[in-house]
Amino acid sequence: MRSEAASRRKVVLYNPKAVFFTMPLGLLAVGSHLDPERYEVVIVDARLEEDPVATLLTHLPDALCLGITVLTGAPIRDAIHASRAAKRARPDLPVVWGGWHPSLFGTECFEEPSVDVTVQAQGEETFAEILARLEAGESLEGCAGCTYRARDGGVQRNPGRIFSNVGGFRPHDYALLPVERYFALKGRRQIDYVSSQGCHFRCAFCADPFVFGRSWAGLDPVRMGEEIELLWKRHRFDDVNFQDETFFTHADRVEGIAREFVDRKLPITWAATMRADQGDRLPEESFALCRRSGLRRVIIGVEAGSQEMMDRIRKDIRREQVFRSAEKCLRHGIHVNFPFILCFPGETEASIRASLDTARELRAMSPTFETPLFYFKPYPGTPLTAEAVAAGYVLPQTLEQWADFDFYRSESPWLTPEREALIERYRFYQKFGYDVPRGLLRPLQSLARWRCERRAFGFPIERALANVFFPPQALS
Ligand code: B12
Ligand code: SF4
Repeated sequence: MRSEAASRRKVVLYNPKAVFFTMPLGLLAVGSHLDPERYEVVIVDARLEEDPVATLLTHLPDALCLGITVLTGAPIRDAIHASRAAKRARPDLPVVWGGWHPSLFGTECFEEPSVDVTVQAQGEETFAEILARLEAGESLEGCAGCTYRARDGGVQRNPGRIFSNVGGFRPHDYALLPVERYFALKGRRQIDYVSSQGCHFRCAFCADPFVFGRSWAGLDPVRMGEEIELLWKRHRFDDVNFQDETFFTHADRVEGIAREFVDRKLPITWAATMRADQGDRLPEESFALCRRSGLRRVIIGVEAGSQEMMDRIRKDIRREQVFRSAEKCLRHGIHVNFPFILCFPGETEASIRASLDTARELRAMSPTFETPLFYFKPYPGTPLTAEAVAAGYVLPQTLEQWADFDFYRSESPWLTPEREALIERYRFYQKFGYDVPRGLLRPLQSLARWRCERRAFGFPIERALANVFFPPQALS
């Protein structure tokens, strides 16, 4: 028998700073899949630490490896900072980057000298194999799913790893996370959980098809029922926020999950992503079952208002399906978040107005329907970005430039000041006008609705007043 702590090797995982407090499920996935008899996993989440790098450094002296999860954008800067600090403290320590940015730019990340390995797509098996090879002092030659800096300094890209069914991975071990701290920072007892990976669809603005090759795999409902019940007994959360890309991929799986929650009498609510075509196909009884099991909100990406633009972005949904799903959700008391993306490359004025009008129609159906408006950003790994590049758009070239690629900032070559003014006014008046009627504000809300219907946004006095009384929240 193995003598515990003495033989276990420490693996340190780092989550860069971000402005939301979703649990770091990518790190939880790769950390949980490692054999607990062989490895002690430590997750350092920069969002929870006053001085994240100082905390990180305390764990490094006896570490076998440092793994960092890297999203495109601002997290890159913190990932670089942490990697450099780690290398200064332990020049021999292998630093592995995984997650979305290294999945898209596996080779380019090596511009940063402190990066030794990048992992593409699913990390569970690849990371376990990397660690086994590091322990054995072997090279990473032929280790599927990763790119590495070879001994001669050159960068070697291995073939991709075949997509695995997530049901074959070990359950996520939430004991690796200070769950109560996330609850406190979120301001509610909400657990994040991911029940599937990938997506079968091909939306032209989304990197998922590029990273997972349109594969999808989901956990079995009984396993989920058991895991979530066990987690609930430990942490007494009241809400599960599913972080899946397309939770409602198979109706029978979703029904099974809902039945598990009902049969186990779990006193929880839950929220997940649903495509409009999936909602349209899902029988009324299934909606009712989901509602009974606690479904409180779905996110249905609409993205565009005209069928022409929906087709151009390969959404593969019909406009009618959005409204039919909306009606079903309304009938069953399920809240909906319908995100839109505005100002796609070459998008016409008429197309933008069609999106704003569709957002308004949905918002007008219920104050429980939200219609967040995003500006198109050419996120890497997508056909629309490739088109934009072919038409002359210059993507960031260095890691530093990718770190400045901030989705909160609205400027883009496809956004004129007039368009931005129109969209921002729409954003405000829609949210305010169609919100739950609020006492003395009712006349102003009627005026806001009138403005949206007629697109009459001159003299935005209500907006000025609202900015004084309810200043917009700073995001970063
Ligand atoms: C939660 C979430 C967030 C959280 C981040 C949580 C955190 N870690 O701090 C918040 C809310 C901050 C966020 C913000 C944004 N996000 Co986000 N987000 C997600 C979401 C819904 C879930 C992530 C998750 O937990 N997945 C579950 C885990 C298990 O999967 P995973 O993270 O991919 O991890 C696997 C592999 O990537 C790999 N891996 C991951 N990390 C590591 C580390 C190591 C060492 C190794 C070896 C492997 C490895 O192994 C894991 C297991 O297979 C994903 C969609 C999705 N379902 O993945 C989008 C997603 C990651 N977000 C995306 C985008 C576009 C954004 C935003 C721009 C806004 C938006 N429209 O959502 C912003 C800005 C990000 C930024 N620059 O700051 C894109 C990807 C963008 C990109 N290229 O990085 C995704 C894929 C959604 C999409 N389809 O477009 N997001
Ligand atoms: S946007 Fe959603 S449905 Fe479309 S490819 Fe991406 S994950 Fe799939």
